[in-house]
Amino acid sequence: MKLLKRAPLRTLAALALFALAMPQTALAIGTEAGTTISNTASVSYSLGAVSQRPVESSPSGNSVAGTGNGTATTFLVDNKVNLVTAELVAAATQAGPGQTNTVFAFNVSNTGNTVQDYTVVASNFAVGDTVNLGGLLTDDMDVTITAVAVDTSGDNAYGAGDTTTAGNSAVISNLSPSTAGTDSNITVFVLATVPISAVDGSVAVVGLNATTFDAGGGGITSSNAGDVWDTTTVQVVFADGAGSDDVALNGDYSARGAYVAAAALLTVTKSADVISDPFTTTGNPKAIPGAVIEYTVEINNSGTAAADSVILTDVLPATLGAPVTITGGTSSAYNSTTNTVTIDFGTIGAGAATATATIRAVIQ
Ligand SMILES: [Ca+2]
Ligand SMILES: [Ca+2]
Ligand SMILES: [Ca+2]
Repeated sequence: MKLLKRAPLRTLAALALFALAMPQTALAIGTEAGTTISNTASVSYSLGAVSQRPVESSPSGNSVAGTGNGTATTFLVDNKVNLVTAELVAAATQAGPGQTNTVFAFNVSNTGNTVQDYTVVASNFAVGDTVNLGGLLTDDMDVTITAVAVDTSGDNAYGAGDTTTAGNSAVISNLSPSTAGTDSNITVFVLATVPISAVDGSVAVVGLNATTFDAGGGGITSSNAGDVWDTTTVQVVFADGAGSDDVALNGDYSARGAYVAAAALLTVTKSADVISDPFTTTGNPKAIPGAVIEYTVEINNSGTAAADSVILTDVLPATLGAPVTITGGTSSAYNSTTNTVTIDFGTIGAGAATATATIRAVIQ
């Protein structure tokens, strides 16, 4: 009777804590689908004090006594379909306006118990849709999705060794669960072009949905939820959760990502001042013929990206002569045929950097 004594409460509490602390993967993967579970029971008994031969079990009932006369009761482990799609890194991809092949990386994990194929479809979300990537981002531009690539090189970086499919979908082939001893997850890259009209900070929300297919190029995996259990067939049970844009228990899992435009934001300000006129000798010169005018052009970059190859072009009107002086920039030139001043500023850095030039000319 002592053995049947109830376990102390603190022991039960400890067991409960242990159960909670079990890693999720241990619960998620489990025995591989198709595994045969086979077992025979054996009954021993006596007549009076004389021990008799045991009777082993069989599925249909065995009454032939003796070891080896039973038949095992067997069944196949069914297919628990489970997957997770997530951002590889929970941060938006920064890209300049007009940039092509801009990559947002997702990760698709097979958390079920059998090898599966997956079809992944990338989508461009509408203005106003949101994603939380370390902070809420709201869509206000559309990117053009040009290709989806599977990281067949296995380095979690997009490159020539990966399998790139033009368009907005791709196939992941034969992704094993961890029980099979190989990869249980793979990275998928969405490649997109950011519109040239994007302004600094513009957000494009994109998504990736993975749908479970039968391994080896088979059809879409369908659930056997409504079917009677068949011990000789591997049947399918959907165990997946609800991702960003799919419901639970449907064999799909989706996640959202985002591109954020990192652009230069140039403000160009041009002012004019009269430096001198031929008749005013006591200050306050005026813009009369023969007066020297000075234009000041200020270029301010308040964007988050540096502006490269910045060139100021100023066609001086015929009412102004050739420039008297030009300042600013790394180099400048004057074309007398077109009366055009060009000033090369090279790069103007991000974050409120300012470059200034001046051009002096005489009013004709
Ligand atoms: Ca959009
Ligand atoms: Ca790669
Ligand atoms: Ca789902």
